[in-house]
Amino acid sequence: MLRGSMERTFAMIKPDGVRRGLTSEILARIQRKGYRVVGLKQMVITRETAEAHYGEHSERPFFGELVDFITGGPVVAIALEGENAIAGWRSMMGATNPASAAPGTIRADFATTMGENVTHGSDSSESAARELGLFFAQGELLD
Ligand code: 3AN
Repeated sequence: MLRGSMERTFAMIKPDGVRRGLTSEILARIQRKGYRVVGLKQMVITRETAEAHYGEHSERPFFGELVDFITGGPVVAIALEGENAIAGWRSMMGATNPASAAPGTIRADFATTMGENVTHGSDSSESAARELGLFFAQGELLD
């Protein structure tokens, strides 16, 4: 069998997704895909964590709105493991703008706006390591 690299990535169901009751649907998609959930918790993100998480967007005009949104209700933080999980999870989510997300992706199926687009996924192995460290302590993840 041809295998890619085994990766861990950080996925999040944002407050809009949790509020709308999409948690089990999204976890089901992740598990049907074949990824292993090695960390899982529902939590409210502090402003400090949100600002660190979205640090790369701090100069963008929508930054304040983004931090208000992401701290405005519980999220579900997920650590995923699987072959090429970083790009694979991004592809399951679809494009940032739901209007251009491919049919069958989470954002195409469940979202209409760029600000409230249901899920997050790390965009590189560096972001994955940083974001997993921000949201999970070592002992919270399965081996
Ligand atoms: P992705 O979540 O697809 O990695 P990023 O990293 O470009 O997208 O943006 C992070 C988050 O910032 C997005 N998920 C979205 O909620 C928000 N965002 C990005 N661009 C805009 C925008 N033009 N207006 C409002 N919110 C935005």
